[in-house]
Amino acid sequence: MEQATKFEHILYEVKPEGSAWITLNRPEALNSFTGKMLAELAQAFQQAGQDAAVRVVVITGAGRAFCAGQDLRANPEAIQDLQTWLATTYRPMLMSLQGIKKPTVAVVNGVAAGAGFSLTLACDFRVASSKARFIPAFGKIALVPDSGMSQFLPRLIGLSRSLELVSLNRDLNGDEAFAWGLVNRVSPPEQLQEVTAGLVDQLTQVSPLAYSLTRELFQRSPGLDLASALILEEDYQGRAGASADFKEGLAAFEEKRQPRFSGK
Ligand code: LHQ
Repeated sequence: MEQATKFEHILYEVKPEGSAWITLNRPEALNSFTGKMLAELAQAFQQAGQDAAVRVVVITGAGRAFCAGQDLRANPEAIQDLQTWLATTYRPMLMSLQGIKKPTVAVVNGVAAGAGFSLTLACDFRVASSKARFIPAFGKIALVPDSGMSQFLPRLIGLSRSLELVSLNRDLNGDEAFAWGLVNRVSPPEQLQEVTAGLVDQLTQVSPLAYSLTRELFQRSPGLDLASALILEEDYQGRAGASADFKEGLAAFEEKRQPRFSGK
């Protein structure tokens, strides 16, 4: 039985194989963000993070778009005081997403613009339709990247390409985004669900503890010198090595079978 929780601007559904699907659901405005949607996303991310039945979190858009960024009409206060708006709506949403200690996947079914593009970057994986469009949008309206883009984009594609993309407001389709290293998988639109299902299936089987520790190591390593990075690895490996999942991994190796990781 699939479980659905009621929200107004998003859909939330937990599928039996252990994935939570969060769908931005304002297709008439290309799923652009409202204050309500951002608050609902923050709540949904927290819920998915805490639900033991959820092993992977998938975020996508209803209709032809992923997300056109901030709704430029719905919340006048967003345009009047951008700093306060970002701090009170986007930051809680992104920190809630960051708090999910499980794989997160953006399924980019169509256009991802502005903060919608940023949201795809804040996920661990991106699966794109070849018809998707990645549009920074910020440069076109004389804004700077926000919602985490300044953190994620240069790490993925480097400084010079990030500056080119944002400042010239280059528009990349799914195939170009794949060539630039922005997305993990690209597929024709009609195979997007199948390609996503393949990745989600693999991700539901990883050890949740090893996964979250690995992600933390990668996130923290850029600020560390080698000695500090080695010390952090030793600490985290000590924790991973004390887990029931490590025992299960060893047993599966001896018994020549696939491991079944529980996250303990
Ligand atoms: C929209 C939107 C939209 C409302 C399409 N809002 N209705 C943070 C904090 C505070 C303030 C500012 O921003 C931020 C971060 C950001 O996200 S800044 C970036 C904001 N987003 C944009 O500038 C993108 C604006 N949209 C577009 O450039 C185009 O719509 C794209 C390229 C996304 C899609 O183009 P098309 O496929 O040609 O679709 P369309 O333009 O015909 O849009 C379809 C409808 O969706 C249309 O409504 P209508 O009633 O005329 O059919 C648009 O008005 C509406 N829509 N984006 N952000």
